[in-house]
This record gives sequence, C-alpha cells and structure tokens, in this order.
Amino acid sequence: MKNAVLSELFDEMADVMEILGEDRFRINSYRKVARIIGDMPTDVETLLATGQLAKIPGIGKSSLAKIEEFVKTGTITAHRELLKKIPPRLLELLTIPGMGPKGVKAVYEKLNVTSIAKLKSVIKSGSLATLPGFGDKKAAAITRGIEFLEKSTGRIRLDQALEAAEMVTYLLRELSGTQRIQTAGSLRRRAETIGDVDILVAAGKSKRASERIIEGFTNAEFVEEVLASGSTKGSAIIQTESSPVQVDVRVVPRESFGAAAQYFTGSKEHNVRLREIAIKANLKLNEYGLFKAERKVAGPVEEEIYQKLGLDYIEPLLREDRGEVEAAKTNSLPELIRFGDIKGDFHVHTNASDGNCDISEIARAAKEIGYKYICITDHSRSSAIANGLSAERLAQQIKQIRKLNETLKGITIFAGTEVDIHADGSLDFDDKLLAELDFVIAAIHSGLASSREKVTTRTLKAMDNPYVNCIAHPTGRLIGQREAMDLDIAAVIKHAAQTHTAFEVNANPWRLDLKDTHCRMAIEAGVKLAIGTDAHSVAGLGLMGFGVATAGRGWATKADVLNTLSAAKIKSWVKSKRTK
Ligand code: DGT
Ligand code: CA
Ligand code: CA
Repeated sequence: MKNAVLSELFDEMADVMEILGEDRFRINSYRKVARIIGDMPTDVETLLATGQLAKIPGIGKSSLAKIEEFVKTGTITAHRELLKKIPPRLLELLTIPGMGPKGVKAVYEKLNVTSIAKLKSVIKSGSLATLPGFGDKKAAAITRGIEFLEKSTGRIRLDQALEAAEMVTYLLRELSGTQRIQTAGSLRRRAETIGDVDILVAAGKSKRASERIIEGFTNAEFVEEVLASGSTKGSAIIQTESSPVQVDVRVVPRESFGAAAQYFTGSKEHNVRLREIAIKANLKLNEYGLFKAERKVAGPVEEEIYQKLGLDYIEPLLREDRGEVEAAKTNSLPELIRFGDIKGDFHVHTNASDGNCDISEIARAAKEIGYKYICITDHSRSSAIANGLSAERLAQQIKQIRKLNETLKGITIFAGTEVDIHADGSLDFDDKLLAELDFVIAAIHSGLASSREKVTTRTLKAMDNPYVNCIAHPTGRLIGQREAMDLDIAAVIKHAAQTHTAFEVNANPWRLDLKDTHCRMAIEAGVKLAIGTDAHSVAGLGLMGFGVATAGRGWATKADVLNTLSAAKIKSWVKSKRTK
C-alpha cells in the first residue's frame, strides 16, 4: 500500500534537486528508485522485513535508509529538508503539461515565478517569451497546458477510480444486509476519465438495513470527507493510494436493482434515447423499473429492460449514444472483444531498457496469464533516458530470445523493438536489423508539440517502412498531463490501411491511445488494432483489461484485434507486409 506514496516522495526529491540544479547522478538514482518502487507488486514493508529490498539493483544504501525511515515514521527527513529549500507552491508548476523540472528551474531563477498564478502573469506580460529557451511558441504551449490543467482537474484516471471502487466494494461486501454490489456510472462504461465512482447495493426492504449500509460506508477508515449521507445514498471523498476520489453509494431494493443499474450506468445521453423508446411504446422507464401504467414489466434484471424495450442487450462499454441504440434495434451490435480472446501482449519492456525484470521473468508471467506469446519491445538508442538499445545490444537480445525459445515451453517470445521515429520519419535502426525481428512497433517520443503537418508526415513515413508493423501510442497523449499530438487522424488511418500497419491501443490508463473513438474509425477503415500494455514490470502486464475495454468502446470485435491471432498467424501477417 505504501509503494505509491514512497515512489512519489522519491520522484519529488528528484524534482526539487533538479530545480535546485543539484548533482545529476543523484537525481537519476532517485528517479530510478521511484520507478522500481512504483512498479513493485509486493509491499515495500514486506521486502524490507525479509531483507530482499537491499538486494534489488538500483536501491543503494542511502535510498535504503530513506525507505526504512519512511516505513517507520511515514516521512523522509531529506524530503522535508528539500521542500524547505523552495517556495511552497513551486512544485505545482510541474503539473502543467509541457513544464518539466528544467522549465521550472528557469522561470524560478530568472523570473522569480513561484506559482501557477505568477506564471500566468509573466506569460501575459510577455516576459516568459523573452526568456532564453522559451519564445512565443513555448509560451503559447504552456498557456494551453494551463488551460488543459484547469479544464481537467476533478476528473481521475480509470486505474484510480477502479482502486477506489475496489476498496469500497470490499468494505460493502463485509457489511451485513448487502445482497448484491454493482459498479455503475462512467467507471462501468470504462470511460477514459471518471468524475465520480458510482456504486449500487441491493439490500432488503427495511429502512434500517439500508441506513446501516450507508453508515458503514461513510464511517469507513478511508473516508476523508462525507459530502452527503441519507438513508439510501451516501457520498464521500475517499483517500486511495494515488488520489482523493468521490464515491457515491446508493442502496436500492432488489426488485429494482436491474433498473437502477441501467439508470445509473448511463450515459445520460444513452438513457435519454431509451426513455424516448419507452414513451413511444407507452411505457415509463426510471431507476425503479419499466412500467406499463402502474404495472412493473421489468426491474430486477437489467437485461430485461432492454428486452422489453425491443432491443438487444447493449453492453455498458457501448452506452454512449453513438449508434448503439439503432444497432440494438436491428440486431447489428458488434460482438465485442473480450479479455479471454487475447493471446499475447505486443508491447513489453525489460531491464535491457527501462523495465525492471528480465525476459524470462516476464515471459513466465505472461504464460501464467495464459498468453501464447509475448513481444519484447525495448526502446531504441535515441531514447537515451530510457537506456535505449544500440543496434549491437538489440542484435544480442535477438540471439538471447532465440535461445530462450528453444527451452521455454508453452509460450513464444517474439523479438521486437519499440523503435524511435526520428523527426524526419526515418527510424532509429536500419532495415537490415529490423528484418531480423519478429514484430516492430515504432513510436514518436520527442517533438510531440510540432505542427500537425510535421507529426502527421512523420507518422505516415514510418508506416511506409515494410518492417513497421504497428505504431505505438499513436497520439502520444498522457491523460491529465499532456495533450495528444495534433495528428491528422483520418490521414494516418487511411495510410495504415494502405500500408498494412496496425495501430496500438496502449492499455496503460495514463495513455489509452488510440482512444475509443479513434479505434472505431480505424476499424471502420479496416485497420487492425494491437493491444499492448507497455509493461515495465510483471505488474504492468495486468493493465491489458483497460486496453481491451478501450477497444471495445471503439466497437472492436475479436477479428479487429491482432493479438487474438495465433503466433503462426501473426508471423504470416507480418510477412505479408514485408513481401508486398
Ligand atoms: P462521471 O461521473 O462524470 O464520470 O460520469 P457518470 O456517467 O458516472 O455520471 P454521474 O456520476 O453524474 O451519474 C451516473 C449516471 O446516472 C449517469 O451516467 C446517468 C445517470 N444520471 C444521472 N443524472 C441523470 C439525469 O439527470 N438524467 C438521466 N437520464 N440520467 C442521469
Ligand atoms: Ca460517476
Ligand atoms: Ca455520481
């Protein structure tokens, strides 16, 4: 439970040191510790107690002492001391997309900017644009970043919402009187960001039973602030490991549980459409049921609401009023991709670049999930901060993978790469080396703020390469942190179809890139999706579900997703581009 907080503390120390211009080597080692701890599936306390923590490469003596202090006291003295050296609101500048520690250092030292408000004023006065390394363009980008930040505050990522939902669900399950629990709202629909988490509980009819459940929730240890508390509804801010989250809990009688699930899953737009259909059929639909005059014709079971309205059952992922109601009327809803259809992961890092375990560890973990293959895609040399592989190191890795495959049973390791796309659209490795690989994903990692024309041409050109099978995180967005590239989506989708190139659906909840609506455009153009977790650890493999949900929200069926194919079929898919 403590790993996330601790990881953040180390990152924050690195940020402050970087702003203060301290030793590069120490900054990097703090970042590394932050990453290792953040990715660890096991609680740091446990690893410390068993002495395993000291053995992890990258965690030196002084870091270990800080971790021990944190486990004992909940704080780190060095962290507090560092914070004292900077103005209290300075770090909030780091939350602006496009502002890193270097930028913060510059505006702090040169313009005495100590908060977002002050940054706004130096942008307005024009003095930021005159600062070396900034200029009009960068100032405009930072303005957009601030606007983006102000717009996006209050909404959280899917993983944060899910964590909150799991905490509350676990608690509710233990309370007496709860018969069924169902997550609803945008979380059940797996929308890309979540305003608040909605949870429904079915309970007996007595008012007291319902009150007790609400009290059990609002009195929970993790509740920070109770926003509302009644006999059937409680609303509270709860503290999860990563952020505060608003959770609404509603208790409903069992006989209207299905109707409530339907109503509170939304979306509002979808519900409006259903209500119209009900009215036309002389029925009334609300959170208690579907009624003909006073008689309830559906209520306990959600599926029956759809059935009685003359519709096929619409999965929560599709309930956005994007044509699903029409499709449900005409029996033409897609049969959505499911996690069980996934046969492998196309985007995985190892400790050869910036991951934290080796190839055989991650392959074994993938096999345990039930995958048939996994594609190792470490960074290429241009991604120096990520310890990208040189051509020689990649050649070595390919050999290593071939050898591992000889002994490994039940899973195939594909040799791959996440090769950088240069500014001119050329790639970081030459074709001869790429030809040795089983699968190539190519990605842009720099210059994301360039013009629409530049980022689009760059992507198009990469797809022309016969060895590029997939474009990773095509738009480069980081949810709540960095805007997507200004990519001409229609153009790149068209070109992907022509060049036999897939698009990644990056399953990391920070990315979800391609996003749902773009997935749908790609599918309609006949482009295949490749869902990849971008895992940097064994735990990272577990993010696949977010990618599957995003593809599903884009109406993807099994046939639209590359990693539902067998290993042999993947090979022939790759070959068909190379021999075209
Ligand atoms: P969020 O929380 O902003 O991410 O989005 P939702 O969809 O979870 O919205 P929320 O929490 O305000 O309400 C949950 C669901 O309840 C919503 O998706 C549909 C339903 N709902 C809430 N208010 C209304 C309403 O005024 N009319 C209709 N038809 N449905 C509503
Ligand atoms: Ca909600
Ligand atoms: Ca709500």
